[in-house]
Amino acid sequence: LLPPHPDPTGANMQLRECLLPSPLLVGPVSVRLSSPPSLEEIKERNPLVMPGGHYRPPDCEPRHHTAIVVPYRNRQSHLRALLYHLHPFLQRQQIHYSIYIVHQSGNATFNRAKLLNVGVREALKEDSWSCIFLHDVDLLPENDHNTYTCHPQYPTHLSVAMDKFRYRLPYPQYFGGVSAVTPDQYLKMNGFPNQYWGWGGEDDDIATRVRLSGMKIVRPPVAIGHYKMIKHKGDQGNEQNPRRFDLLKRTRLNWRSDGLSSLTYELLSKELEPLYTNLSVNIGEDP
Ligand code: UD2
Ligand code: MN
Repeated sequence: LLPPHPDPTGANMQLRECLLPSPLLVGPVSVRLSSPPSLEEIKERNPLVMPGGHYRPPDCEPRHHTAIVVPYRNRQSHLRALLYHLHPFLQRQQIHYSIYIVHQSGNATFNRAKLLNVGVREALKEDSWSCIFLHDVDLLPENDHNTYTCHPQYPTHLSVAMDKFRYRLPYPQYFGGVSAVTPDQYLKMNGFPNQYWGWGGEDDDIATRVRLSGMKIVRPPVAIGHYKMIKHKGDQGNEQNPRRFDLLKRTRLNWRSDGLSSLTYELLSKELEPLYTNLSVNIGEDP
């Protein structure tokens, strides 16, 4: 034990906990969708963001530690729009956070849920995050009262009101877009399925896992969970998955064996870019 010593510079002074709610919140924000600025400009606008897209509020001790995981391939302009928008948004919430872009390398069929599993595992190797966000690259939150934090017991679905669904929940079990889990919740549901190659179904499988593992989905009020989705066509390499209906019939049988417990991949590189951590992964292909 070290004896107490005076600290004339104040360098070791403990910061006070951040206030709740954050005094920096502004509520509804208008979202700029077309021609997002360059990465260089976004970096200049966010001088406190550290390499890897890491941030910690400078004047108070954050109450929340959130990793943002984004499944990704070939969506450069969407990524710039997301970073432009999300960095200031999260800073206003006074959260300690990092942004992880999980890039599926190669041209095999896209697999969103498996990329999310990879992102969660890699993020938790770096830091003891209290909350992990699973975030489509093309969704921009429109109200900063929609806080990027977790419910202590249950997984959260955040994107409850999107412009493309006329700002309503499309169906009660809907879990697509932006969601969040604590590490405990994630373990409890054995993560996400690895078997959904191509577009669709994986979000419904995840919602079913939440229920089968004894949890439920919680949501922010519709007035707050507003998002804009950047308009886009279907991507090459992410065609509709014709097997999704068959797979969804078997979630109850498969969720304990397929998921975090069966996850394998090869991490090809991890780069600390100025505004995000880039994880390039080989996740294999549809057998
Ligand atoms: C819906 C869901 C999404 C997911 C998907 C079905 C909403 C708002 N979102 O999105 O969460 O369940 O249906 O799989 O309802 N991506 C790439 N590159 C690609 C393909 C996909 O980066 O080539 C990523 C990207 O983060 C994208 C996400 O995967 O936002 C979902 O793909 P999408 O945007 O094409 O699908 P969408 O809009 O129908
Ligand atoms: Mn989309």
